[in-house]
Amino acid sequence: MTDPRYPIGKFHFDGDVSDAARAERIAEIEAAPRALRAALDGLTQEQLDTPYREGGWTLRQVAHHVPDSHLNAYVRFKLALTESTPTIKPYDEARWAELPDTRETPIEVSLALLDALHRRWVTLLRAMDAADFSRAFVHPEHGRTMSLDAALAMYAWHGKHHVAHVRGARR
Ligand code: NI
Repeated sequence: MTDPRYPIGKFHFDGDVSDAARAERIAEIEAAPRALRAALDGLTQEQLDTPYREGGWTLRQVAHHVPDSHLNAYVRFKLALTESTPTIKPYDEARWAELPDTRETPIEVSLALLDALHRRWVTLLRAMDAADFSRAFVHPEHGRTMSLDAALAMYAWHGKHHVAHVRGARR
């Protein structure tokens, strides 16, 4: 049985930094807003307030979490592109998911936010060359340096990961 928290498996960076691998990851990031919207389409308010698994986030929290996470990701990319291996600011995603905007904002607002955000992010990603993707940031919680190649792969995974939560809950 697969772990219900990780329906597509945990993130693992395969180290492939070919142009083809990058293009595929960028295409996945481009497709993520539409995929999340399709997965949530037609759900009732009651269904949105149902956890995707026992003890997990509700589908509503998942819908708001994805733009919360990807806003941070977008900022991390821009910091790494404009500063020398900056240390980024972690955020407490569990507490963010408990703030009133997550409870009270219609999910459509977050889906529109994700659409707009990914349009800018993908425009940036498509303009990046190999040297840009080798730039990196430091995550202070693990003290580890992460390249933008690895971050690109992680966020491509992250979108699919949460879409899989919603799809799984629908079944
Ligand atoms: Ni997440």
